[in-house]
Amino acid sequence: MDKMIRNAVEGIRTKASELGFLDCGFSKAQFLGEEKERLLNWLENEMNGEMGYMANHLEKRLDPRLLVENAKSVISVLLNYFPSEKQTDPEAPVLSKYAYGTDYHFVMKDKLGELLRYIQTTIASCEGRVFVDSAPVLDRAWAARAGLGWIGKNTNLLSTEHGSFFFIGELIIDLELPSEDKVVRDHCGNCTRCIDACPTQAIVAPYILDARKCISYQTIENHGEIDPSLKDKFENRVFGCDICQDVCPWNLKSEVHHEPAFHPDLQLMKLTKEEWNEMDKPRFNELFRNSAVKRTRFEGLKRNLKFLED
Ligand code: B12
Ligand code: SF4
Ligand code: SF4
Repeated sequence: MDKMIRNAVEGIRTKASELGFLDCGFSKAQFLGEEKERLLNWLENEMNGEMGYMANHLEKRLDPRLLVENAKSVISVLLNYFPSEKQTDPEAPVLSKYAYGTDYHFVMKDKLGELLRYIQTTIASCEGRVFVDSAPVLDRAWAARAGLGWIGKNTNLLSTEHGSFFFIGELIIDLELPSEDKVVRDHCGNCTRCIDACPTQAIVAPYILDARKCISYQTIENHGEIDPSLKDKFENRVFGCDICQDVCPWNLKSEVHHEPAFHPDLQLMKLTKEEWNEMDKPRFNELFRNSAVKRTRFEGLKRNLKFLED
């Protein structure tokens, strides 16, 4: 590799690590041929449920060059959110770990914006866009192509070093960077722990998740009534679900994050079951001010709590 390019790549990696990203990798901005069939299959089987947006802009979702003019490279990054804090009441409705602190969209966007400015000011003048689950982009597919991990049977991106409790973001830029040759091989092997542990059998086959059966979908993305056939199967999950990640052997060595914005309000961690159930709107707004939990709104959270109780 040309020395100048090698320095540029090293510079981006160093900056990404200074910004607190766990890892960073590069891939060529191109059409996602293999993923197309899988995505279409998933949609044809209506596994997206009411997430109609997953069926929109399919061409763009499969080709970053349609999102960013003249796109040449995708820079994927991972941001750890594995918390040290735990909910104190064992009876309290369980909140998924990704929603403990400030909404990751804000945190990731700021950091990626800085990474883009760094590239523009110290490497080469270029144009690009920051993506944090904010546009039709297949985050996990790009991270896998960048050599940051493999897509596991629970459909999460996993890494042997970092497990899977991280968010994925990317920069799509018009600067040509060398893409990674290292594709991380699948380390799931014969393991089926995630499939066996899923209380709603949402992982209908290895690597295929039917969102309609997933607690995460039902408690966050579904705006209507929770599917009554899933009654008594939520294992006390009130917003999101981590079960298929908690049981994954690659998460045994998850290291705690160092991102101040992801630290939870300790009042939230201490909420008792009764306090959750008695929560009113002002309390909801106070506890979840900048949180991802806002997505389900107060009414959604109440619906979820009721589903666990009745
Ligand atoms: C829609 C969505 C959901 C839906 C559907 C999930 C799903 N598996 O598709 C619901 C609401 C259920 C959901 C839940 C969660 N989500 Co979500 N979600 C998304 C979103 C917006 C799109 C995902 C998508 O494209 N799905 C469509 C299907 C077809 O894609 P896919 O499952 O990735 O399918 C690929 C592979 O499975 C693979 N594949 C299919 N068949 C086969 C076969 C083989 C052999 C192989 C190797 C691969 C393979 O190819 C497919 C195409 O690339 C992304 C953000 C984004 N823009 O990418 C976040 C994202 C995937 N979610 C994320 C998170 C954190 C979660 C939760 C953990 C949140 C929680 N605690 O509740 C759960 C995890 C549930 C789970 N087991 O996946 C993170 C995942 C980070 C990671 N380490 O992987 C993402 C990337 C957001 C982010 N930017 O960080 N999510
Ligand atoms: S997030 Fe929960 S419900 Fe969804 S697939 Fe994983 S274990 Fe099953
Ligand atoms: S639990 Fe086992 S099968 Fe599931 S993602 Fe982890 S290693 Fe793969």
